Amino acid sequence: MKLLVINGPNLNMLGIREPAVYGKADYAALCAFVREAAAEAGVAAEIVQSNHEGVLVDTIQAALGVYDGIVINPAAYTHTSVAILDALKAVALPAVEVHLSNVYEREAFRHVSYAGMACVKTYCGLGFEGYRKAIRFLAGLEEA
Ligand code: CA2
Repeated sequence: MKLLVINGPNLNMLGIREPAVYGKADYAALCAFVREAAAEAGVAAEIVQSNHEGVLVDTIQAALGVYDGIVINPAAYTHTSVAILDALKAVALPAVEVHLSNVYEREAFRHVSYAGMACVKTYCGLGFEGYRKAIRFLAGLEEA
């Protein structure tokens, strides 16, 4: 099984600001965590991060026929991007949404997730652990 892990804008800034919200670990640590979680689950995972909505749409489109599932943290685009929602619907790969923070306990504008409407599952507020659960869920190892 091959999974694509997509991270949206500013996640490359992890560990630099807002440790109370996103933790102290940096983006390299998140990537290492994801690689280890994938290896543990017995799946291959490629990680892509972009700050650009169109690049994220292109990345989702290019996943068709290459990957078996998508783990996506669209970051701020979660709450704004119909284009990412449509791309996820277009490829129709099983997709799991992840958020480090609990968006439902934050500002009202973070309570809407467009991307989530095309996802089979959402993990939020679990920090890095949400990525592990998402990978395990797509691998069929996590309870629904
Ligand atoms: O909780 C999450 O994972 C989010 O997707 C993170 C996004 C935020 O816009 C979503 O509402 C929830 C933010 C990405 C990281 O932003 C940083 C901001 C400052 C310092 C480091 C990262």
